[in-house]
Amino acid sequence: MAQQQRVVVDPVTRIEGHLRIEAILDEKGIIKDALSSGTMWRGLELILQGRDPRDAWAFAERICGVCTTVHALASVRCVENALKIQVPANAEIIRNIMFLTQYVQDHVIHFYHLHALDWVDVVSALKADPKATAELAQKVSPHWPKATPGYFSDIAGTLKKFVESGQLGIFQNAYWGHPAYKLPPEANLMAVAHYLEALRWQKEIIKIHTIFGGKNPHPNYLVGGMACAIDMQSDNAINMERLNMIRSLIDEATGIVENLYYPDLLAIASFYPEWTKWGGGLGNYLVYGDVSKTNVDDVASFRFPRGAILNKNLAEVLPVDLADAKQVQEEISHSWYEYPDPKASLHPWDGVTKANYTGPKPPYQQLDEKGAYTWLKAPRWKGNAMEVGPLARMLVGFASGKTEYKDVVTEALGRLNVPATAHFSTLGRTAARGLESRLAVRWLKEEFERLVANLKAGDTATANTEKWEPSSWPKESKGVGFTEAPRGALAHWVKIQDEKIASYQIVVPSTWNASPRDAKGQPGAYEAALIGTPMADPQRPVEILRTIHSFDPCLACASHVLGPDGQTLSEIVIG
Ligand code: NFE
Ligand code: MG
Repeated sequence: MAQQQRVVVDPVTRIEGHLRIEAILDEKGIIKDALSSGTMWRGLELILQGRDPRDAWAFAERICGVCTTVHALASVRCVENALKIQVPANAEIIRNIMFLTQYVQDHVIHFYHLHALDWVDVVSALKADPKATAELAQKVSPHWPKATPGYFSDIAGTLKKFVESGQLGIFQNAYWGHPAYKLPPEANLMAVAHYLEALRWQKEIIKIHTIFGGKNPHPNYLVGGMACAIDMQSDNAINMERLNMIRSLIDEATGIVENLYYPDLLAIASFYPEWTKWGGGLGNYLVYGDVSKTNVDDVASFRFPRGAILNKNLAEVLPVDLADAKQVQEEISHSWYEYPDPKASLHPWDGVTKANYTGPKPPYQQLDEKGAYTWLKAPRWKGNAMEVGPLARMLVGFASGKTEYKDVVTEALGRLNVPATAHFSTLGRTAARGLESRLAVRWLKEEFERLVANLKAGDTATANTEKWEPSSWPKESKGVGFTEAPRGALAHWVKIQDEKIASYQIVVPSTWNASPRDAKGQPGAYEAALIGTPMADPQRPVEILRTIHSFDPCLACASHVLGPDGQTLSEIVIG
């Protein structure tokens, strides 16, 4: 039998939480199978049982500090859905503004700080000529002001000090000098400079969360609306000064996306055309949708439309219903959990969270794909494994015939000179995130103007407290709250009984994407995406990082968990 290798990356770094990938290579060094394993557990769903449903958002939001607002949003929505609470228009708009702010910050951070170093060789940047870098930068992003030889020479100096000290700091742990890096030194230096620019900017944009939600991470929400007062005459409420600050932060964000992120994305992508062929994976896409122009029950009004696509068939967008017991279900055939019937696929309203670790005692060399190998359940939509996230949203938007999507997609395909099939790839996923950021800054501005128009018309309500008192609730109720977190479709399902949470289930984007295989043997999105990729050097598996990072993994969300001891990046090759 031909020799096969198993490459293990554990933990995958530059993500949130602990993810382990095992890739099995054929004799030619091409990945023929892969396992995705979440290696930690916290049990937030159990922590929520028996609590006051009005408090759930504050617990749920702390699942993760990265997608820091979306769990609060899904949580208040599931309780509002159960109790039939309609929130005021201003609250819907403020939630949309906070949501879109989160997108822009999170996507820019992902591109520069979590993903770019898979494509950009920081050490090669030392060989760059600052003058040639300035010329390149002026060509790539003509509207970005910082592009002088002096600026790039300062950046090169800072970088040199890092490298000479032997302490790469934020640039530690990568495969510098790997032959899979294709950018010339000047492009590398430009990208490093923009990495630092984006790092400075991201702490500014998030002030929008502190204005509406009091703080970040984990801004404040409220069942029934938002916990912020609007009063133009007060220093302690949303007033003209704060609205002006928000407007200027949105303008700055637009500049970052249009003049820095998008041009850099196109420039870097143009050096890696082979990555439009690899990393596609399942070809099934699921979007719950969000950002309504009216209210969250009006699905037809969503800027991110809802729908599912199977087998890359863009001619048909299938309807999705989160309350239908036969659509979203979770099974556990390869997960460290117990169900009363281990073969069951359970809709989250009937979900069960009972941990049952049956894996090897750590540290271990490899997991067994025939048994249970992860703390993530396997969510399925009508029995299908689905990819969620920016690529899913871009494809569902495009296939739904929305002009805004068609415009940004067609322009990017033209600028990169690649066919439409390029969508279904690692680079397609990375590009989709940039394209939706372009839409997000436009919508951010539009939502902000909608808020201002409402305020001008004299509507300053931000909360509906009619059903605040538990005595006004029915004895039993159930609800679902959803959103499109930056990483994809997110929903919380609650059952309320006698004024308390009777059950709470959370199915997050990274659970869909990092899902293990199911009883039918269908792999999850990460697993499927890795299959077929050739690896240049299995000792330095940059190809695995490129594809896995293109999903922007968050294992904290996915297994609602805390880690064991922090391990350093280790990589084992077994003959
Ligand atoms: Ni922790 Fe999250 C997002 C959610 S995870 S980052 O986006 O929900 O998949
Ligand atoms: Mg869950």
